[in-house]
Amino acid sequence: MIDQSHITKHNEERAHQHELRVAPFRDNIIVFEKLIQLLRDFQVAIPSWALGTGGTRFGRFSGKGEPGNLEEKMEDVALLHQLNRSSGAISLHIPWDIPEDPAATRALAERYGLRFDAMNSNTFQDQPGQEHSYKFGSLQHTSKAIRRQAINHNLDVIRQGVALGSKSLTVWLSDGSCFPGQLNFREAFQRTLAGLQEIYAALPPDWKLFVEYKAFEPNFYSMTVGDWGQSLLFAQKLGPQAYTLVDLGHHLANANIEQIVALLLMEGKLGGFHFNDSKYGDDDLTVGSINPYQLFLIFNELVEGMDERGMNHARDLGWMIDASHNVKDPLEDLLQSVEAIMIAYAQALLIDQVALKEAQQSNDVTRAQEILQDAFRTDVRPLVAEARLRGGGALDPIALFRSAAVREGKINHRKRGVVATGL
Ligand SMILES: [Mn+2]
Repeated sequence: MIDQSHITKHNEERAHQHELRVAPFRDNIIVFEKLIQLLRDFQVAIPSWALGTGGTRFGRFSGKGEPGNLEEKMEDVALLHQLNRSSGAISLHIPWDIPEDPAATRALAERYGLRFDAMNSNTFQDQPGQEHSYKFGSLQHTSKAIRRQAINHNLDVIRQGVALGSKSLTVWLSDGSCFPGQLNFREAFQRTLAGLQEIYAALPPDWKLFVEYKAFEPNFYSMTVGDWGQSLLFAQKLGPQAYTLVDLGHHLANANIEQIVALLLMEGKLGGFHFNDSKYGDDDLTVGSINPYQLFLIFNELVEGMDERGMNHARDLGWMIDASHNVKDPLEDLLQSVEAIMIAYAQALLIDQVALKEAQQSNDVTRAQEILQDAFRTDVRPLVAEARLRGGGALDPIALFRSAAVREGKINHRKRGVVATGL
């Protein structure tokens, strides 16, 4: 962790410049204070697998000072949260991060001011010592024994989550087929549904089940939960505790994700988000690095749709990053991702929704675009920085991460040659 006096000094050096930049937003102090509070409340969960340097199927170039166990991963998330005050949750992946002593893990999280967001199960890889293989799928599998193994794994993940105080389970299945004729689509769906029903029945009453979809990869002909329609179908058949989870990188090129979000929200079936960015497929690039306008348009639908339903922006959906980066320091990358999310959220909050509705009513297309782009082209970084400052975070997290030589410190005190578990 960084000594708090470092952060204070860092902020003092930048205080004057920051005040000049944030001053114009203070014109309407009531609106300003409301915006700052919404930004302060908004927390984005960090996935435990994003703290090491990710790889591709061609290779992996591990960084130095990677976390070697769950405790070190939590230490990294705590550091992010200390810098930006918006990363107060961690999302665990089982079996990459099995807590050996859940009570101790939970106590450590409390000390760091972190909570456990959604638990993630894994039936897309075979683990050492595992009885049956998932080569031909898990919940969709033609073998009852393999389906049983996959269901039991999910039940186990729920139990582990309960011990940590988590409130949701994300199920992403790699199930599908690579070649025409390999799979009976209807039967694969029905077997998957039966498995999900058993998992759903084991949920504690205050838990949510997120059904995550993905258009392709690792299967390249069909995916059994391949798009939002299929996910919604599962969620509707499962019941009120089941929701669709949208991962921004899991669509076919040019999909209108903002429209998907709007309709899922309308149906009360949007459960949560996996943020990342992409150019070609499931690239898992830094949020906002390729298409920040799309992110803003998605947040427009989120804010408008949540307000329409009287939802709490911070609490009523699950917000999480899902990324895996090859060439950046993972902590710098995550700081950039969280910042991009906060910026898109802040810009969406600035949209004049009344004027936009009027423009839509009167088919004033030009005006509608002007209203959206007025908000998008506003530099809201001072607002996001002010929210961080009020929470005790750093005005410029990446600058402080570098000047305090955080990574160098981790390289010195962590075991050499460690490769963090993850993708
Ligand atoms: Mn995901």
